[in-house]
Amino acid sequence: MKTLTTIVLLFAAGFTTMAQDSNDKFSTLQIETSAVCDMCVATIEKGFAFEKGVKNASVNLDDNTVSVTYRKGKTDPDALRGALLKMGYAADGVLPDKKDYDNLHHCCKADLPFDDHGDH
Ligand SMILES: [Cu+2]
Repeated sequence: MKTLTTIVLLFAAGFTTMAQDSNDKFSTLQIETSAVCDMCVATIEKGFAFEKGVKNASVNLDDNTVSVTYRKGKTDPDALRGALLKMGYAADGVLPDKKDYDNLHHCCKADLPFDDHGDH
């Protein structure tokens, strides 16, 4: 009986260590973005699914943020914001390249303050 208790305790200790370990490996970043509809949500979440080091991404249309859980050491906040910009969306107030934004479906084009109206 005593042996069984010891084994159970060792198991519990092992699981606790594992849980702490994974908390140390992952971090979650909130990025302000310019998503406008469900299609944007799908585009962004799918886009991050292909990003190196990203474990999970979810878009909140109510406060217009993307919450990205990533593996530390594999990627970093700058790279994640860069990936979002490449998808054509704003990241923490930084505007995407006009050409990436232009690739978005027309319903997904948030009213971003681009200042290059010269070619109209
Ligand atoms: Cu959209």
